[in-house]
Amino acid sequence: MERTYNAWTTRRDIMKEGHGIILGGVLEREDTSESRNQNLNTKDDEKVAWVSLKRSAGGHRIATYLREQGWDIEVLDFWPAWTREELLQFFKSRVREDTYWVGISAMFPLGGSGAKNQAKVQEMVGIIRELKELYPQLAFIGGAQNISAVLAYPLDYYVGGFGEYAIVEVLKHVKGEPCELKVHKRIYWGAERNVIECRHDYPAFPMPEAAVKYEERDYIQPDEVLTIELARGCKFKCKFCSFTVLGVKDDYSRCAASLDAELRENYEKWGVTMYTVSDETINDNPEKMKKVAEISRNLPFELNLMGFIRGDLLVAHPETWQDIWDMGLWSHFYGIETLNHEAGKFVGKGMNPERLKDGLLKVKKWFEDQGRYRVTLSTIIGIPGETRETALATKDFIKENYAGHSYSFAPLYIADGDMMHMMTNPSEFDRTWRESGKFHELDQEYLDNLDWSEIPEINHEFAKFYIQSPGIAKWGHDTMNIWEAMKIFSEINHDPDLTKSLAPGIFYYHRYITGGKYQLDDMMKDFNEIETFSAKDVLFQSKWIDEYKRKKINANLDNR
Ligand code: B12
Ligand code: SF4
Repeated sequence: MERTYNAWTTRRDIMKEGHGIILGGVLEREDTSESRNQNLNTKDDEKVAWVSLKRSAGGHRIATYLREQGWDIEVLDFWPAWTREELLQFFKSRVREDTYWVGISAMFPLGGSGAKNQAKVQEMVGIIRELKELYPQLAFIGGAQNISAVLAYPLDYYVGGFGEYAIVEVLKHVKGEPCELKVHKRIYWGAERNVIECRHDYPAFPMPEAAVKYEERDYIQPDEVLTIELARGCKFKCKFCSFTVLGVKDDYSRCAASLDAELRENYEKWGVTMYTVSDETINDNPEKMKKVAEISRNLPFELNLMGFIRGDLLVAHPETWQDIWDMGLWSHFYGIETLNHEAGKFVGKGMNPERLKDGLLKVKKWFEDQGRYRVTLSTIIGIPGETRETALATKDFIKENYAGHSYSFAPLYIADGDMMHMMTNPSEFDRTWRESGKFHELDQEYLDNLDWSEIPEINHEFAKFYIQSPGIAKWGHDTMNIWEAMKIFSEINHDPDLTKSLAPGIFYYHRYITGGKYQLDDMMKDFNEIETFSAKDVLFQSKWIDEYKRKKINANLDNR
């Protein structure tokens, strides 16, 4: 205590509000489209417990915002990779008399199929329980866009949605200061929870100053792929989409000076040049792209971005291509969803499929001619209007034209009932599928008599999640139902020609680059030239995380 007192007293004078710790992690789930595509033969009991190498986007953003409000916040990344002993040691060295709270930041629920994953969840829940017992004076507060990501843990508050404004009120409440905290008592998973609904009660969008400032005590490495926000929200409202902020009318993009400063600082201090863009749709606003391109052209380094782009907007607006290239955005994720015209029109992506296909190939050629281009094409199997034939034709289009790229096919997912309440923004399908007149609910007798041999065993776990979980709609419509969609999904995933020339998904470069196994240029290669991500890599990455933990545990408190 004597050793640390002077260091934190000085800091405490500046950070007058007090001190908090945010545990960040679970930035990806074990069952990503990429893992599905590549590890077709990994049996559940062979799976290793999954820890993402990505920094906690939300945790660091909340920490940055609170520091601006006078708080001293330390983020501990990759928290599921920390053992009980390591976490206890960390808390022992950090918790001080002005520590008020512990945050848990996650993007997805921890775990996945497989005994080791399940055991990991139990272990983490146990550790949180123990920390709560050891530090009863601290408030434990979870935060995520969708609180299903943190509900497994026994916490005092669950903050759902963009949380900057809400957390300030929660912390005033924790400190016993006057505040206007709106807490909703909700029963989730059999227990009453204190839920803060940011989207309605504390909307934190737009957020032009959404910069993240990392600190020395984050030990950021130059080969990391950090997350960056260029804007919050999307202009559109596709019927299946449950992103938090949709139908945006105004400019919700970042202030140019704040974005420029963030990019420069991360380069100058840590050497970082690669980012996942978290925007729901990067190209919904040409002015935003002009702004980012202008910033990128003037940076003292080559910026590389990866993110969601609407393919049909690219096709309709060739005048935006140069700005997109100049931004460093050569890794694109297209939510194609369907190449069936009726289905596309129904959900709000109605460009004529022939025009779309032709245009996408022109886009491909243009970017390839500039020198670098990688794309992940994502489709949904089962939008009303889609048939088995049209779904397979979409797969063939991808197979024939996108060798060396990546893809994601997923059966249509509609959240039903209770689950909806914890969704920050249920999709139109989630809200209205029963009344829409388009869908019907499959009856139990049909579901009880499915012939599971029609699906390869390796996909049973995934299929059971859709077919047997409560809270997921068992939908059917005139042209398909959820079981048929699952069969098509299995058929597509087992097409050997499709995986012949597959490459890293554009949102997963960190799995290959962080830690030094590959370089960014290798992301232009396919899995005939580089190794697919496997359990071996997870072990390699845990060593990288061990190094981070070592520094964090041994940190001198002056070193911030
Ligand atoms: C980019 C993105 C992706 C990318 C990259 C993800 C990554 N690992 O970086 C990719 C394409 C890989 C992806 C995939 C999927 N995604 Co996604 N994705 C997003 C998206 C658009 C942005 C995430 C982001 O980085 N935001 C920027 C950071 C700064 O925001 P944030 O982390 O949310 O933090 C804020 C709040 O959450 C909160 N907060 C966070 N931590 C804390 C802590 C405290 C203490 C407090 C108080 C507050 C707080 O405040 C923060 C600041 O405002 C969100 C939707 C959205 N607009 O947020 C969906 C979202 C995270 N994805 C979602 C889903 C469902 C998926 C998929 C399962 C889709 C699918 N069916 O395949 C897959 C799963 C991938 C996998 N298996 O790993 C859901 C998560 C729901 C859930 N809990 O499970 C979201 C919320 C969209 C939605 N509404 O449905 N996704
Ligand atoms: S699917 Fe994409 S374009 Fe459509 S509303 Fe969602 S984020 Fe916007």
